[in-house]
Amino acid sequence: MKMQSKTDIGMIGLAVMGENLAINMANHGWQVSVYNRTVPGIEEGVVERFMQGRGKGKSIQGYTDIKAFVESLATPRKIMMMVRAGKPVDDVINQLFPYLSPGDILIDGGNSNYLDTNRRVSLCEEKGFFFIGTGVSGGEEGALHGASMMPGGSHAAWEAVKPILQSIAAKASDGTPCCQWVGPQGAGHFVKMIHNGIEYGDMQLISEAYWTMKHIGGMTNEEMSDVFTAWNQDKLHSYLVEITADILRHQEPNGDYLIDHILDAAGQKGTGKWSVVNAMDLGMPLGLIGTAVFERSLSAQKEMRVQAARQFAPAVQSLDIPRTQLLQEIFSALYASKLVSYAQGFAVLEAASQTFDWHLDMASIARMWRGGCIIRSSFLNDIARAYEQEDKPKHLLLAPYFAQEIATLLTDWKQLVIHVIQAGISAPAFSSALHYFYSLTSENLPANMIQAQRDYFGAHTFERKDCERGKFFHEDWTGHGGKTKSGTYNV
Ligand code: NBP
Repeated sequence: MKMQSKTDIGMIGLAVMGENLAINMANHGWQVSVYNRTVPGIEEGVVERFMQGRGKGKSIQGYTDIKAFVESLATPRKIMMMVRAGKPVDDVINQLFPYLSPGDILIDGGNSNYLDTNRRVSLCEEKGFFFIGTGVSGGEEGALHGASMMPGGSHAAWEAVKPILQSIAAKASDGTPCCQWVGPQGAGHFVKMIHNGIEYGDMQLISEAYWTMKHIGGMTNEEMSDVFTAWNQDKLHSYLVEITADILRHQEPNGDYLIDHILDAAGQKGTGKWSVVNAMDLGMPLGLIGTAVFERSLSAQKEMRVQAARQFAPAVQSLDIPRTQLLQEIFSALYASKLVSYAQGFAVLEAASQTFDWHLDMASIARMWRGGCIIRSSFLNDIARAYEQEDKPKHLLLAPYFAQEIATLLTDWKQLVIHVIQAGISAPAFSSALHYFYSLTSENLPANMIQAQRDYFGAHTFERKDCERGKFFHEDWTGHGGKTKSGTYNV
């Protein structure tokens, strides 16, 4: 029997992502071993089908036995897992452990929770192995032709896997691979999580722009498609704006526009929610993404919305706004709200970097997202440039370029929010972004009242404007309260 040569990398999981990444690797000259579990009753013959189909004639070896799969790999072994996030990743790791040798490298390319990745990095390193958790964005197309990849974890393993991962990653317009080392522990998956949260925000904002054009502007799908196409040539140039234009003009064989027949109940797989939960844990405002997540949840409550709509029968008020003016307002609201969303997302990354001592490079992250991934856009170049300045901005909206952009957009953005409220249609993300901007730029907020109330009912204390920060006071508001204070701490 002819001995097969050892392969460069293994891929576990031959669903849409694993299959396409394996082909991408083979197309870049790597020898690849692939494995998929065979569980009676689930879906059998996955490996055989792949090897007889898309994997045929490529430098790919298929295995249904995990031991034989591991033994087919050159050492140190590099094994990428593209299986469902959560328990399946732990199951696969535990199945691999008995066959690995010290120095072998496991790479989890799924959408794992970064806390799981923290744990897996430690576990693997304790056993003498390496673990890299890498976010992969770009869906099926990106997996096959070039994804954006965000690796983090065991840094000692990076040099060994870098040539393979960078070869299959997307390349930005300047040729840089959209795959650079992110940081230790679960930093790669944390960055991917925020990427996905920003994706939720972008999608909600674009949907609000579409809804406003449709209901205030009375525009047809073709007209809206033309607007998005035009916007895609300029500052809003991005993959999501591009596909929105395509979606709007997509017709079924009978000439109907498919978008008009798609049920308005959005799904979600968790990374948007995780972004918000983790932002809350870090004490960071991530309102726009939160709004996007909650709007998906509300959209999914279709029956309840139908009932409420019948009960209240809200009519959309028609407004007489010249189309050019309305489109200028919608453009401003979309662009400015997008700036707010990215500023909030990067602020969470900054907070995570400091809290976990990850030393994240914001410019490098922005550059990594310029190609391959779902939020790819020209505007990420502007973010990278802002973070490359010697005087790094404390907040992205304070970077001179973005501050200037917001100043130009503000009047129309505000006007659009007023018009949306007058018309009686829902555009919560445009509004949430504007309120965030107002709060951020307010030297004084009504939080003095919140502090007074907290102290009144719970002796939670307050700081005073006329004393230095860090000195806490308690007032006997009623004249019959005690002097005992509650401890001052934040959670
Ligand atoms: P899925 O997320 O649907 O995962 C399917 C794969 O996981 C199959 O190979 C399946 O084997 C395997 N698997 C499961 Br389920 N449980 C397993 C277990 N206990 N042990 C071993 N294997 C198990 O596939 P996907 O959409 O290709 O995504 C893979 C990962 O990449 C996920 O974490 C996903 O979130 C992430 N991701 C997906 C996309 C995308 O656009 N789809 C983009 C970026 C990242 P089976 O065939 O035997 O059931």
